[in-house]
Amino acid sequence: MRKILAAIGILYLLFFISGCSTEKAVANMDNQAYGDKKIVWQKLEEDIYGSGKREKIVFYVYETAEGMPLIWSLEVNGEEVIKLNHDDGFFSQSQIKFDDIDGDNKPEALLYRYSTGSAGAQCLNIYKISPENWFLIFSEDKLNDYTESDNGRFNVEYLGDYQVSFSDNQTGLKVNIPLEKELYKGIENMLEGISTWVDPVSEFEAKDIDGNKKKEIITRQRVIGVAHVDTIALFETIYKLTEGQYKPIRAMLLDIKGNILGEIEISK
Ligand SMILES: [Ca+2]
Ligand SMILES: [Ca+2]
Repeated sequence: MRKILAAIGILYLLFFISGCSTEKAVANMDNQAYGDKKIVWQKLEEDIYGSGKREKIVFYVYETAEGMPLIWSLEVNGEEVIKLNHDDGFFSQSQIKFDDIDGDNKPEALLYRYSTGSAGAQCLNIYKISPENWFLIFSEDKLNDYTESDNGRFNVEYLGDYQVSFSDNQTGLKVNIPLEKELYKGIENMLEGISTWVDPVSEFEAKDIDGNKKKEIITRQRVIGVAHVDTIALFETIYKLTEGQYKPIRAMLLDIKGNILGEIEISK
C-alpha cells in the first residue's frame, strides 16, 4: 500500500512538474515576443501638444537577453502612443525627436531607427500628433539592399568606357553615370562586375525647398560600384506633404560631387 501511495505520489509530482514547465515555456515565449528587458531609452519633458504644459515622454526598447531590440514603445504620461516591431530587421540605435515640419508651430514626432548593417540603413516614421491621435504621415522602413536577385526596381549595368547605366523602373528615371578613370587604376578588370546594388536609405533631410513653410523630406541612397566602399552616385527622392500625407514628387540621381545627372517628376 505504501508503495502504491509512493507511486501515485511520484506520478502526481511528475504531472505537477511537467505542468509547471509547460507554463514556464509559455511564459518564456511571451517574454521573447516582447523582449526580456524593458529599457528606458530616452526620457523627455516637452510641450509637444502646444497646451503650455510639458508632457512626460518615455521611449522604451524591449530587448532580448542578448541585447537585440525587438519592440519600440513610446509612452506619453504613461500611455503607449507608438508600438513598433522589429520586423526581422537588425537595429542598433533608435531615437525620438520632435520638430515642426508642417509649419503649424506644433511639433511632429520623428522616430528614427538605425540598422547594424554595413549599408547604414535608416528607418524613419513621422507622426502628426495630438492628445487624441498619433497619425503616421511618413514611413520609410526598408532595411535591405536593392540587388538584381531580390528586387526588380533598379537596374544598374556597366556599359564599358567608364559609363554605367542606371534605371529606376518605379519612377522611370534613366541616367548614365560617368566614372572617374583615375579612381579605378589597377582595378579596371573589376568594372565589368558592376551590377545592380543600391543601398537602402542611409540619410534623411527635412527642408523647405519650395518656400511654402512646410518641409519636404529628402531620402538618400547610395549607388554602389565595384565594392561597397565605392559609391558611384546618390539616388534622392523628394517627398512633399500633400493632403496630410508625404508623397514622393521627384527622384534624382547625383554624381559623387553632388551634380545632378538626371531627374524626373513623379506622377501619382
Ligand atoms: Ca507641425
Ligand atoms: Ca515646402
